[in-house]
Order: sequence, then C-alpha cells, then structure tokens
Amino acid sequence: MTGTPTPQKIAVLCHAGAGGSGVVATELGLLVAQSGREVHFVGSAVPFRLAGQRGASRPFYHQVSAFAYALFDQPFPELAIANTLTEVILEHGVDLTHAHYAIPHATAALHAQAITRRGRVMTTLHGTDVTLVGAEPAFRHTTRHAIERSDHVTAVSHFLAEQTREVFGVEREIEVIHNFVDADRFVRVADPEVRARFADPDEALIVHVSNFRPVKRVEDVVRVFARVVSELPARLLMIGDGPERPRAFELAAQLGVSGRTHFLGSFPDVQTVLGLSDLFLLPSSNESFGLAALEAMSCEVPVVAARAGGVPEVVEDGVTGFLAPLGDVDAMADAALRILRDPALARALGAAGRHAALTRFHPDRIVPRYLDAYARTVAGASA
Ligand code: GMT
Repeated sequence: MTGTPTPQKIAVLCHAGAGGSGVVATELGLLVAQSGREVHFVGSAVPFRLAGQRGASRPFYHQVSAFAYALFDQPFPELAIANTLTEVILEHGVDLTHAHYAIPHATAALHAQAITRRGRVMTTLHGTDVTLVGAEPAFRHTTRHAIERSDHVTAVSHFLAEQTREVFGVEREIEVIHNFVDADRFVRVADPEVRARFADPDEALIVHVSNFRPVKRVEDVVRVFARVVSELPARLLMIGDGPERPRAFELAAQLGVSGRTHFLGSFPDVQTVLGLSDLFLLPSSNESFGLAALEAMSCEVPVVAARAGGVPEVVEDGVTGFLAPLGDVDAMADAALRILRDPALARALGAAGRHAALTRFHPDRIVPRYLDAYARTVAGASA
C-alpha cells in the first residue's frame, strides 16, 4: 500500500453485455461502493450483474445519451460516452475514471479528461481488446494511444501484459492484477433435488460457459463431450449465447449427442449450475484469464482446458484440473474421463480449485490492490 488516499468519486466504463470484462467491472464497482466510495457507472445499458442491485451503497448509473442523425451512417459510441462522462465528471466531481476494455472506453475516458481537464484515467485491459480487436489495423493506432496515454494501465494476467507490449510495442508499465471471484456466491450446491433438474444421479454433469465466439472453440466442447458420453453416462450444459451456437448445435446432432446436450442460453443463475457440475470445459484458442474457469473452481469443479494465453495462471495443471494442447480433443477427453472415473481425484482437484479461489483470487486480496492502484493513479505515482 502507498499510504496515498484512495479517490472518493470514481466513474466506471464497461461493456454491459454478458462478458468477463463487464462482470469484473461490476463486481469491483459494487465492492468499491460498499467500501464507502461514490461509484458512477456510465454506459449505454445497465451492466447485467448490476441490474437489480438494491441498497444505499449501490453505484449510480448514468445512461449515455445517443443521437441518431440521417447524415451519420454509423453511431459514434466513443463520442457519446465521452460526452456523458464529461457531464458526470463535472457534476459529481469525479477524481478517477476506471475504463474496463480499451475500446472504446479508454479512448472515451481520455477524451473526457481532455475536455474537463480534471481527473485521472486508469485502464484495465481484459483480453480481446488487445489480442483481437485492438490488434486489428482498423483500431491499432487508437488502441495504442489509449494504452500509452492512460495515467495507469493494468492487465488481468501476465500473459496479457506481455501480449500488450508485443502487439503495440509499448514500453510503459502495465501492472498485473488478476481477476477475482465471489467465493460466497460461487459455492458447491449439494442438493440432489436441484441436481435432478439437470441430470440423473448416475450421469456426470459437464458444463461450458461462454459468449460462443470463435475464440471459445465451442465445437471442441461438443467433440470432447461426444467422446466422454461414448464411455460413460453424462450430460452437457452449454450456457451463454453467441455466433457459434448454431454450429455447436448442429455438431451435437451430427455426433448423435443432441439428447444429452442442453443449450441453456444466457441462463442467469450460472452459479447454481456450476455448483452442481462435475467438470468444466474451456478449450478456447486464446483466453487472457478465463474468469468462467475461476468461477467453476470456486464451486469445487475441476477444469479441463486448452493451454492457451493466461489460462495456466488460473488453472494449475494436475492441481486444479488438466491442461491439454490447443485443439487436442482426444487429450481433453482423456483428461475428462480420468477425472470422472476417479471420484477421489475429482474431489482433490475440486478442493484445490476452491482453495485457490479463497486465497489467490479472493476479493479481499484483489480489491485492495485496485484501491491501491487508484490511489497511486490519482497521486500521479507509478507502481
Ligand atoms: O471472453 C470474452 O470474449 C469476453 C471478454 C470480455 O472482455 O468480456 O473476456 C475477457 O475478459 C475476461 C475478464 O477479464 C477474461 O476472463 C477473459 O479471459 C477474456 N477473454 C479473452 O481473452 C478471450
């Protein structure tokens, strides 16, 4: 800790849809608000985990004003966010804007800072803002500028910090602050009646949670499951939605596992399903962190994942699950079968996952690091 006071008024920019960066931004914003600071979310929609929050300490939410005009063939989200953020900074005396995801949030935050000439900007990089979208030539210069000019930059894994330096050739300091999980909410659910809603007692329950983008390789999930179910009774729950869902659906039919594969869509009660499950699959081709895997670990669920990106910083091979080479469906199926056939191994991996969630990735450990980074950013000091 620096001993520098933490700013009291913080604006937060994040994507509102079901995605890891919005989840982290919301959970952090809620905890910062509970610590007595004033937190102002600014966005075009209420972040999905903020919806329904009650209580005096809940954060404020400011809807970005949109304006459509016939001359414009595209909306200008960055300008609209910067404009609403400017109003919030001036009206509420915000000291710091925390931009989650470089595009368009860090850019919009810097724009509002230039207009108001007050407040600091801290940017947290989450993954695809660097590895996919930001690396696109169409956004390269603006993303690099946002990263270089933010007053402080954090990344959710060492892998992502390294990628950022590599992709953009930036030399500035990037502080690594891992994601965290609410270990009180993401717990084992030992209720046979609730489990019976999803699987028979003799069936293994396998789960995948994502936004079904190509990077998630959801077809690998179905292929791994098809091999598993050819050897033991099991069910697969696919949670989330996105462009690759129809392909996964089609593949499940082709492989003859449709009857055992359930697409639950954007199922709101993710923690209950994870809490009931026996195995979590994450075969992504790139994953800066893998928040869904951490949520599974918190529920004592062993993880089988591809060894990609920052996943090894979360899932310890042979300790909290197993890592396989990218795209190696057979290796992932072998690992899944090994876990499902050996209850003692499954229990040990699950317990180690829970331990990691309670120690390395607990909010009590991670949130003070953000508060400390806020204080240093406002004080203008580097880490
Ligand atoms: O995974 C996604 O496509 C969503 C994306 C997001 O920004 O919402 O997730 C990224 O941020 C999460 C929270 O920090 C990380 O846990 C995910 O690993 C990361 N996704 C990728 O790197 C693909």
